Amino acid sequence: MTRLILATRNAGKITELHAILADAGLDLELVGADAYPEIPDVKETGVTFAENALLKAHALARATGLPAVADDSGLCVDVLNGAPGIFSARWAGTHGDDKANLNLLLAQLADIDDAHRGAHFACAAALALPDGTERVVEGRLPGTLRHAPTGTNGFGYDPILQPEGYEVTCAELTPAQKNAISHRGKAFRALVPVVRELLARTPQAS
Ligand code: ITT
Repeated sequence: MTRLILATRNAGKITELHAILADAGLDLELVGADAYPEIPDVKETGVTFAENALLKAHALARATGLPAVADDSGLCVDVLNGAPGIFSARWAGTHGDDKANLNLLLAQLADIDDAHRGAHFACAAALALPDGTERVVEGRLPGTLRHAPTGTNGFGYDPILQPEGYEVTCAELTPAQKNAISHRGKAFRALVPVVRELLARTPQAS
């Protein structure tokens, strides 16, 4: 069976991609980057989600000799010209401090009224093969930003993003409900035909 590496240590992402690949009938063994602890995390030096996803996928494919998938994602706020964007995970200074990031963003938008609080989550998902072949696809979840956090599910900016057509925030959706409409779900699903095509063309060792 072909082994596909997902460039993340986030178990939630592995489960999500696993479910999407299984639904699509792809017979793959999906493993996280944790299976290769000797390979260091790559620096995200790109200036777009796509560049960062490709950087991570290529680094892992080169290091393991196996096909690799990576994603990069964030929140893009209209009135901030797309920020925090690629800086979403460290908007308040410390990587992964979700609470500080969310509170800083709310403070920055305090005077902005509902008509101008449009935003979207964006995700780029990349596939790289050891021979350097690459593909990248993107997904978005549009919505508006609340003035205060609501809900306890999810992570990051979920408690303040109300998806278009919903009366609740992402943090009030179940994981399955969120995956069905999310930027990451869309990007991963868009990657399925790409994985199918490239792996059929270039059989990999398992
Ligand atoms: P990796 O280890 O896989 O790189 P990460 O935690 O750095 O994961 P991402 O690159 O997926 O996270 O996302 C960057 C930030 O964007 C993340 O820390 C959140 O602040 C925000 N974000 C991305 N997707 C989100 C989502 O579905 N819900 C809420 N916030 C999200």
